[in-house]
Amino acid sequence: MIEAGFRSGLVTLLGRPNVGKSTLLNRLIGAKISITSRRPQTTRHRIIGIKTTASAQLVYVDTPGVHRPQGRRINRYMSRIASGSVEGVDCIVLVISAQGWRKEDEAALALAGRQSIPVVLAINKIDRIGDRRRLLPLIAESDGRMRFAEIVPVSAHTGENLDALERALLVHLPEQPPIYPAEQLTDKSERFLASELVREQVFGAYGEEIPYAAAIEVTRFKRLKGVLEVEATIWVEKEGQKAIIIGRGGERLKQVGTRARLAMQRQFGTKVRLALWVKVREDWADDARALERFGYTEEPV
Ligand SMILES: Nc1nc2c(ncn2[C@@H]2O[C@H](COP(=O)(O)OP(=O)(O)OP(=O)(O)O)[C@@H](O)[C@H]2O)c(=O)[nH]1
Ligand SMILES: [Mg+2]
Repeated sequence: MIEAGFRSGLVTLLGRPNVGKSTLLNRLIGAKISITSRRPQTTRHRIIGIKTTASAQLVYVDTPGVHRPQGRRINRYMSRIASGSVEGVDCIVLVISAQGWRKEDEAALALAGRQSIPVVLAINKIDRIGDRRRLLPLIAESDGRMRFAEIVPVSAHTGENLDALERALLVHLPEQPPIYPAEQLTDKSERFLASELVREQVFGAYGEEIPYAAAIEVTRFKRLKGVLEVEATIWVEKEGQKAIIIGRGGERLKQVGTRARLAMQRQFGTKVRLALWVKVREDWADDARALERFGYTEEPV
């Protein structure tokens, strides 16, 4: 039975790359839904995380960081996903860092402000601020930037004040039945998550341009008795990148494979056998057909 007065609705997490949107999503849901890394432009998709309680269902939408849609087709794709994710939602959470406003925050601020949707400002990473009084000038400055429905300092890392953030969001949700079944946590498939867990390891293991030159294609995802068999290809843009990914004697790829396999075992609660290949497709990030093949399509996976 659904309680009288049950609320549900969509809340988009918006902000420049690297402010902690995906970390925040995972904390709010209490599960790993979206991959994170210390590098900007980690998230490439619109990823939904669903939190259902006895009285409400919050459907959070994680988005690629808002950056200038310059250059390659994949960047334009990511920008489209971010801007499209603020349409028709009940509330927007604009995420900035407690270190203060940056020029790069302005595109996300402008995008949030263009809608006639309530915007809650989440000042994230407050665990990095020793003296909390230092937040007061930032809150005052933020107040002058836009008419925020509320300003909530939080830490996605420690979970501090996320209950206050949730309360600030709930008031903007309409009274209606849940949108998704109560037990559902995301709109994404396990197969998609498997590809993301490989990409997360690539983001963690290599520097420079490698993370941005890599796309993952899962070619086999099969649950057998007691074991999940996964095969995936790491696509890169150049032969030189392939050599870096593999490493001398295959050592680096082996390490990435082990870490991704362990992450999958944790995620899916089963033994995993993982085989990884590395292949080159020149300029895939600028090639419409390759993007579609690697899952960068408007339709959610
Ligand atoms: N200290 C601290 N670090 C955080 C916090 N939230 C996120 N981070 C770190 O900030 C970095 C970026 O986090 P992500 O969640 O990947 O950021 P994002 O906004 O999703 O980034 P994109 O997907 O690139 O747009 C990671 O190294 C996180 O561990 C926080 O509350 N405190
Ligand atoms: Mg992200």
